[in-house]
Amino acid sequence: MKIVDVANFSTRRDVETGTETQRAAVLEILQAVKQEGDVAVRRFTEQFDRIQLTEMRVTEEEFKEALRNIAPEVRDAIREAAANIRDYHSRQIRQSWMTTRDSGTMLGQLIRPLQRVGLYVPGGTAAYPSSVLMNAIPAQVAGVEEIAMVTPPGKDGKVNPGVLVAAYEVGVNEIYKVGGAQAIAALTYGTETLKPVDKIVGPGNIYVALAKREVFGLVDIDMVAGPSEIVVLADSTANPAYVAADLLSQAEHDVMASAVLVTTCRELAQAVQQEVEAQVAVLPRKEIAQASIRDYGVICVVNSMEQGLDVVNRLAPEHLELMVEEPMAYVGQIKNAGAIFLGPYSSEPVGDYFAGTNHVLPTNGTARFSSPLNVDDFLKKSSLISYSRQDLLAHGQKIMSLARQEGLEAHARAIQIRLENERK
Ligand code: HSO
Ligand code: ZN
Repeated sequence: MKIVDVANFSTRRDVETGTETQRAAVLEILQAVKQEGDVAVRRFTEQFDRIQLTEMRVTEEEFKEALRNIAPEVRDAIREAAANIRDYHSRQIRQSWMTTRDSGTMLGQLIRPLQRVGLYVPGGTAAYPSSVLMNAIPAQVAGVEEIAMVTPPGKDGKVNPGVLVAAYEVGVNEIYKVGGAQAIAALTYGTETLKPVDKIVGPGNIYVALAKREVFGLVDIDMVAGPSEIVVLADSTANPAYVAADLLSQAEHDVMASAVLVTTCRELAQAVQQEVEAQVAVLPRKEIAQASIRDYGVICVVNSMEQGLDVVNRLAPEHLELMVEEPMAYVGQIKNAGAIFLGPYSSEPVGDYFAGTNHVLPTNGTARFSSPLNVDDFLKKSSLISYSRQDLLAHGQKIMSLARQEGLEAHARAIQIRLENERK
């Protein structure tokens, strides 16, 4: 991991937008599924996943098999994590509200859950049971009635057992063995088997991301997530072995993941550099972690905490760890970060799996303007207007003059007809 001085540190990163060929392929898949439904879904599953789907939907028997094969301690941990996530997200619930004025007018906001949500779960080694919990639970807490999960079938035609158990534990039983852009298409347009949804959430590969971008507007989508990122802001009191371990925890996600240490202490910078080298060498996913550290890992030495905080705010990281003597003292100065982990025991994986906060977080600097996945993402609001006779008589003329200024005479008359009638 290279050590650079703050003066030579660049915070720019590129977003993966896909090639022309990839975009064209996605458009073709969307179109085909829209027109041909299940037939096209099966065809693409055969073409891309090399699986002939007899049954698209996961059966009771498949759930049972997964439950038999999971280690009991893993199942218990899934349960406890789910309870923590449910508890945390329950605090985000908001109520519809209404205010009454003396004039008799009532205004309010009606809050309603989305009816049906699609949850995409990637295949292969990125099939994370924890992500099932992180996406499904906020939707359930919001009151979403139906959650349909889609995930590409593995080489054996099965769904990752951990994913099935996590789904089972939170009561998601509508699962389809469909992945890629064809899954996004099916969730958007609906097919004979799959009913269309109102919103699609969950991460996926570049084809899934491109497809989600394309269907946005017909359905809602969550953010289009980029590779994982961690920034550790540390002073001389930090334990270099802890810092290195936490940096590597995100580096192992993806060759494009980024792990950054910002520190006021040059000795710590060197100690962490050595620790990273030693620790990465024995990791099962060392090829991935090494590539990530080589291409996107950096240690930035700053002259003061103020300067460090400035770097952090410019990076707007997905995860920020404050490994400093008094972490709380700096929280007020952090403007942009998806999740902030305070002190030596708040290691990032605590948040990935168990604390209860959401691990679906804004990446790629988008923490400047967006938030962790939360209950609000599954709610929508309707405005409520109950205008009183008194107010219409008192303010009708103002509404009419605003309408006429915009050249909208019918608007004005809708008010006028009432004023004339009421004043008779
Ligand atoms: N750190 C990842 C989430 C995750 N980690 C899932 C382990 N499993 C993105 O925030
Ligand atoms: Zn992680």
